[in-house]
Amino acid sequence: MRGKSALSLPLILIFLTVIMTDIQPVQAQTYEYELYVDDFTADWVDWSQVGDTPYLNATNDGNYIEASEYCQLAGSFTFEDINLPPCVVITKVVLEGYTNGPFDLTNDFDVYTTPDGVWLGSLYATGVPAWVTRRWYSWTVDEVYPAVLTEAGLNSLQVLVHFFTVDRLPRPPAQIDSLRLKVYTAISATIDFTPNTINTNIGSQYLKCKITLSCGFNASDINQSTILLDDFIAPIWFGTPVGNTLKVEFNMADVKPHIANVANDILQGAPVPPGGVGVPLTVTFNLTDGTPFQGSENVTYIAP
Ligand SMILES: [Ca+2]
Ligand SMILES: [Ca+2]
Ligand SMILES: [Ca+2]
Repeated sequence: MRGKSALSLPLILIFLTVIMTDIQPVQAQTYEYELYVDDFTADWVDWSQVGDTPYLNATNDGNYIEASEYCQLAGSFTFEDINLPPCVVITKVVLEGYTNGPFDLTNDFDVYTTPDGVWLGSLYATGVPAWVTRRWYSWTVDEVYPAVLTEAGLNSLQVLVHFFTVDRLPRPPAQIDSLRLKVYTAISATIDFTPNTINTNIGSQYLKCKITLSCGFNASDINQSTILLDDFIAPIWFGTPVGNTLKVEFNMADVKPHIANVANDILQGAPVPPGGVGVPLTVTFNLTDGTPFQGSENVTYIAP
């Protein structure tokens, strides 16, 4: 027996070494979370409340709120907290509600932040119990409420729900059974663009981009076909991965009109100031195992 143990010890060590060098510090499947309501505080109530508080914390549990006319729940719903692993950043937050009631576009469950009252969107009913997300405007929270893209901002989010019928006519009641935030994340990457100042008329033919991975990830694991700038511009040149870095290049002919559009959105049509305007550019990609990454750098857009 002793001889057998002595033989297998080096094998065990080799086995452990292989396993340990293969372990990634962040798991691949940590990119989607669902945060449900965990508390409800009512200051005054003009809804029918069915079941027990906290309302909207679970689906099909018998606890829901019901509305049939213009009414409001003052007070607030808070959501479960999120604790992100190191290197993980929030990329998108989607508001969803589990509703039931007549499908009627003049029915709204309007959701606002509280106490500052930023409108996050309108939920509705589809005629059957179903998860719905926002209609009108943007489908995600991030475009109207950037604070939720940080862990602290998301964890302190409180919302108020307000039922509204445009014509104030009586209707069969509509219910909200549950409310949740769907949180999408990625591993943060460092993005360095060259040049950092872009003029739409002159300048280099390529926007160079150096991608640097941290937290022990290796650039040779990047699925290069997934690399996109702002979700739609693919590189036209790929370097050879070296350690944790990969260099790619985008075609300026693709990038310049996009930067001009984003700058125009940021300035809301106003002229570009003499010093230019900062434009955030985001690069996203996956590893070959599907792990999503994201990084951004601001470039300066100078008027032509
Ligand atoms: Ca919270
Ligand atoms: Ca419920
Ligand atoms: Ca740079």
